[in-house]
Parts: sequence; structure tokens; C-alpha cells
Amino acid sequence: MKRQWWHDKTAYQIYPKSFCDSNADGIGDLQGVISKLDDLQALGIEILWLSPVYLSPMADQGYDIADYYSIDPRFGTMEDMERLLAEARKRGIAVLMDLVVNHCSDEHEWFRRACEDPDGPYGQYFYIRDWHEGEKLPTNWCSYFGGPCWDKLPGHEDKVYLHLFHKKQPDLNWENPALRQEIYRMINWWLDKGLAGFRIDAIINIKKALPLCDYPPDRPDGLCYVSTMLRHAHGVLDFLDEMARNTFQKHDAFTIAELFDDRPEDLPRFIGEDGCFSTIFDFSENALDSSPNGWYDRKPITAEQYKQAVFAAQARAADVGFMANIIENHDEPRGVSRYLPRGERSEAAKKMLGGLNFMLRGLPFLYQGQELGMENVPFADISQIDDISTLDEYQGALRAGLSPEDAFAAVIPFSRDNARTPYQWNASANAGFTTGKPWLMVNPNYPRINLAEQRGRTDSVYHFYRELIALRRSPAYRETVVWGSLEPYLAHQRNLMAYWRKGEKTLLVAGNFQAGPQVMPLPHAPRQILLNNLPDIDLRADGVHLAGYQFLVMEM
Ligand code: TEU
Ligand code: CA
Repeated sequence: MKRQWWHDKTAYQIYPKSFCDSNADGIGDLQGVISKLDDLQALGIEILWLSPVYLSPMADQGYDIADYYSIDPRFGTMEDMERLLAEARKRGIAVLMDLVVNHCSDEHEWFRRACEDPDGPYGQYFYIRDWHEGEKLPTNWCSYFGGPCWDKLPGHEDKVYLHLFHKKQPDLNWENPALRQEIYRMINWWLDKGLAGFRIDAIINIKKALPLCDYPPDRPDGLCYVSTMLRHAHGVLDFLDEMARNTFQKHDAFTIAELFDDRPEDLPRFIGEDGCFSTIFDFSENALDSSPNGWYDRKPITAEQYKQAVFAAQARAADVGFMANIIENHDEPRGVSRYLPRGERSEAAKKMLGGLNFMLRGLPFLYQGQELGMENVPFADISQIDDISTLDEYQGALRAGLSPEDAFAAVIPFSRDNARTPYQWNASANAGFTTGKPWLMVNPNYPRINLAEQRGRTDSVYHFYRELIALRRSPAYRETVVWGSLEPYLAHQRNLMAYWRKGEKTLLVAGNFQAGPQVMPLPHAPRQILLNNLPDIDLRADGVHLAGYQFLVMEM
């Protein structure tokens, strides 16, 4: 496999609205990010992805873009963005923005013009269809945020437009070459500015199965999940290859795609040597608890399921390319709250979960606060929730017959707002995020879980992540940690997740994914213990006696 400049890096996602507020309006901003670059550098971060900061009415927190060429005033100015790029570069940090081009905002000029003149050129930028009151809609697809994918075109009684996401996120018509050229021009404009690349949003959705048609209903409301349509859509790679040729390849840009519902056999075309992206996120463990009924019907994920999903994904990518490994992001609950059972979310367990993920083959991608072991939020009432997806899932649970209390209790553990609360900098008011009123409540555990406290304590979760990153960068182990192969070890031993990393050196990574102890047999005694999340290690003739949630990286 050809080596790339980004392979040995550690990446970090910032959710700008909740990272650091520089001007007391309760909303995180670019100046806030700039003021924390030293902290990111001290952690060892070399790639930074910013969730959207473009001009947006914020129906979906910036994933509804009204102008791709300007920064939303809530976040700052274009000068701030340029300064951020320059300051990051000084610290050896490559910056990625979010590329959201399946849809734009209904407040984007393209959509406004399409509404003014649906038969004119901008009408062709979207999927607009004739429709008359009382008729069935053009298709029976269910939007990702609930309800039909079609809404009335503003100003027209007899036309509807397609939105796979929220109604304020009209889908762009990629079949139209003029639209594609506009998008390539925009991408190149940003890359010319010195952006290192993009995280690419919801990209599989750009190709619709044509002609648009109904599919058998698979939901209680008689609609059909978009995933069925996507299975019938062919040709997304033609669009993506064309986009890559016209933009990313010319700039040697780094791209990481958010890809769901892709066909496994297409993996080489996505992330292989000549693939259209540098890498994609591995969502296989996030998908484990999904249910066709919705969030309220999700079941807890067991350690065994987690391990098997991760190993399967590692095997798929092994000869193809690098996947990016995550335990959480801005769309998911906190990893420690999801994959560790209630009552067992100790710092040791958090380090184990983080360590097992970090040491996989691929690009480690942290989400803000993960390095502190930030947890889900004890929301008490639905009125505290901002996220449109959670509100929709809550309604779905009510429709399924759950009482309001049960619906709330079932849905909240999966709320996207769990990961969107302000970053916990210190124990002062609002966790040091803002001196104003934060836009979303701060997790009340901030006096206990915050960066200042963890920085001052060498056995903290934060310091453990620093050690993981330092190991990845170290001259002695980099070769093995980054490019070494991965082979599962004792994959059938229950609640043990262990794997070899083999390269110049031979490392054995092991996590005891349970509260009780267990013995892991070893082929021979380790040469050296490189990382241990507990103060001691119990090595005996029959192997290593792991304490509950113990995590080790051993050189063998
Ligand atoms: O998410 C794409 C996606 O597939 C979502 O349906 C995801 O599964 C959902 O958020 C779960 O509730 C991306 C962004 O990451 C997300 O924040 C946006 O809301 C979405 O695209 C639309 O742009
Ligand atoms: Ca602000």
C-alpha cells in the first residue's frame, strides 16, 4: 500500500458551536477555536475537522448551508477562517471543513431562484415535480428526519421538491452538469485558500435511483426508508470520480467521507489507491444497535458484538486502504456511555475503550471531549433538546404507543445532543465554555470532568490519550502502530478484545471488556509493557491475569 502523508496522524473533530465561545454570546466560534490551537497541539493533533461554519439558518446546525462562500456571523468572519488556517499551519495542523453537497439550505440563492422560476435554470438544480392537492406524492420515501421526503415548493400550490433530510435541506440535483460544475468551483475555491481537505457529508445520497419511484413500505407509517432507494441507485462512483478529478486530486487534498449504505465490493473504489476519497469512517459498531422501528427500540451493544464488528471492518479494509476509527461524533451519543454498561464507566474503562479503538489499523479520529471521557447528558425534559433528529425519534416513540416518560427514557440515550453540549474546559461557570448563556445546557458533571483537572493529574483519561498519541508518533513504534498488520488474538474468548499489530515490532493490544477479571494466555512473556491503564500488571505462568477493564499494549 502506498504511504500517504496523513497515515501517521491523529485527527480531531471540532463541533464549533460547542467548543469555545470568545465573545460571550453563548455560541462557540472561530476565534474560540484559534485560542485553543495550542491545546490541540499539546495533545498531538495534526488533522482538524470543523463541522460546518458556513452561512446557515441552522435548521440542522449548519448542515443546511445558505452560502458556501461565507462564514456564518455566529462563528466569525472569513478573516477569522483565514487566520485559523494560518495559525493551524504554524502548529503543523491540517484543517478540514465539512463539505455538505447532497443538499443546501432552502435559504440558498439557488433554491430561492428555483422557487421564483421552477422552469428556469435553477429549477434544474433541485428535484421539483408537479403535484396536485389530494394526489399521492412522487415517491413514498421517508426522510431521515421523519415524514415524507416531499414538501410544497414555496410559492407554488402545484409543485413539490425533494428533501432526504429536513424540509429546509432541499436535495441538489447532481444529474445536472451545471450544478456539478458550481460545486467543483466552490471546492477549488476553498482548496486554493489553503484548506487541507474536507470531511464529506452524507455523500452516498447524491445519486438517486431514476426514474424516481415507490418502493414497498417498510415502516409503520407506510413510507419506505431511503436506504431501499439507495440500493437501487447505481452510478454514484461516476459522480465521485468526476468530483475527485476536478478538485481533490489537483490539490492533493485529504478527504474523509461519511458513507452509509455503500456496497462492500465498492470499497477499493472509495478508499483504494485510486479511490475517490482518502478514507471513510468505520461506522460498523455505531450501526450495531440500529432498529427499523427507530431509536426507542435499540438494544444495548455487548462487548462481543462490538469486537466482532470491529474485527470484521478491519478485515474488509486490510488489503484496500485505511479507514478512520471513531467511538463517537456529533451524530452519536458519547462512546463511553454507549459501549460501557451503566455503573461501569470508570476512568479505567474509558481508557480501555479509547485504547482499543486508537490502536486499530487506520486513522484515529477523536471527537471533542472524548479525550476527557465526556459522558452522555442527564437531560430531564424534552424541552432541553435542540436536535431535530431526537425530536422526531421522540414523536416516533410516542406514535408507537410509549408513554411520554418511556419515550423520553428510550430515546434520550441516543440523542445527538449528548455529544453537542459545550466542551468542559474547567470547573468555573459553564465549564469555562462561555461567560454568557450557553446555547445548549452544559453537562452538570463538568466540575468533575474537565480539561483543567485532568491536565493536572497524570493518571487521567486525557493523559492516557496523550500517551496513545505519543506512542503512535514515536520513532520506535510508529512503523508498527501505523502500518503494521492487525490480527485478532483469541477472538472467541468472551469479553476479551485482543489483537496483534505486526510490523517492525510485534505488539499485542488487549482489553478486558468486562468488570470481572479474566486470564489471557500468552505465547511467551512480553518484552515490555508499553501502556497499561492500571497501576499494576499480574503476569503468571498461565498468562496475564487481567483486572476488570484492564487495557495493555505489550511489546512481544
Ligand atoms: O449525517 C448523515 C446521516 O446519515 C444522518 O442521517 C445520521 O444518521 C443522523 O444524524 C442520525 O440522527 C450527516 C451529518 O453528520 C448530520 O449531522 C446531518 O444532520 C446530516 O448529514 C444532514 O446533513
Ligand atoms: Ca461566540
